[in-house]
Amino acid sequence: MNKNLNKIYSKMIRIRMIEQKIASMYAEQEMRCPVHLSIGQEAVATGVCSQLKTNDIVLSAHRAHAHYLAKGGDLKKMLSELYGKENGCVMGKGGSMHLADLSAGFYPAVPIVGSTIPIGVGVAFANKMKKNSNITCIFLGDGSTEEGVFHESLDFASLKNLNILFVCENNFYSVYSPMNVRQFENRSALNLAKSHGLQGNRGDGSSIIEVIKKTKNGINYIKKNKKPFFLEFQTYRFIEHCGPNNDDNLKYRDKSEIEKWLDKDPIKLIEKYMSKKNKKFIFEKEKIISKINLEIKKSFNYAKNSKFPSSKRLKEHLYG
Ligand SMILES: Cc1ncc(C[n+]2csc(CCOP(=O)(O)OP(=O)(O)O)c2C)c(N)n1
Ligand SMILES: [Mg+2]
Repeated sequence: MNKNLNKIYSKMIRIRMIEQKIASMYAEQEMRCPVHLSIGQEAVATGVCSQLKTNDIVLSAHRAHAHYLAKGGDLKKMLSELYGKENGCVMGKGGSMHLADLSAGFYPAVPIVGSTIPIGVGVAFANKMKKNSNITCIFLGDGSTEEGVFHESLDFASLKNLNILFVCENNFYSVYSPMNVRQFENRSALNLAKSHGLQGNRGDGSSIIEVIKKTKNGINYIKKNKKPFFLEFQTYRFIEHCGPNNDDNLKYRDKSEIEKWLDKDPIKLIEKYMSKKNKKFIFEKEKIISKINLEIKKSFNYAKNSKFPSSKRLKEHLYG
């Protein structure tokens, strides 16, 4: 258990440290794509992906770094992509919002809100036709449940009994808009999923233990029943919607709300849990962090020293 949890902790803190480094390097203006960071939301990505196999498929959207990394996407290729370099995961032509690593089972992300939901359903439908029982996991935000395609996709997934794990990361905001200006009172993504015939569950997205437990149950349900399952995790992004800064000066979120979620920082929670379980954790943590720091340093150097695509390569793989 300790060994397993150490691994989970390493993955979570690694994602946090990588995104903090991206935030601190962003002001250099060498990364020229917008970045939507998942700082505060790492437990959902890590916990869900820890229960998936390499040949299971993950799809994400504009806020994709944590999902990509948690699914085993290559860090050097991700950073090179953010720097627009030729050896980026989509050859430097997509940037942060179009990450992909097929070898890790991470399909290309698309930032049009809601648009990867039907793509993921199509992937799962194709797998069913090929008699392949892999799971397709589709990460989506609370905002995407307001798109019509969310309903069409869930209905189709339910009708065709597809092996899909839908994971709604409910961080309560779509850019600056809270729920009460977007949705009727007590509207719930999980209840909407149920109305399309899916089973599901909800949980605290700050607790890695809860995320793992509920994901495990969801995957068991999919495997046993050959039907889709819907998970809704409540979570919170700690910094601005898009970019490396804090925008709490804009006052679209209450101070008390922000403080409540900062207290529930998923990294703090797992560290507290592990310190209680294992007296040596404090020393193990130091080792984990220095190893990750080294990897991050090397990976940023690799990305920054890589070449931009030539003008010929820039024109390849484009359709219009
Ligand atoms: C169809 C569409 N409408 C609007 C946008 C602009 N936009 C980008 S991210 C976003 C917020 C989406 O909120 P949510 O799905 O909750 O994800 P979060 O950013 O909270 O992770 C919006 C409105 C877009 N990319 N696509
Ligand atoms: Mg949201």
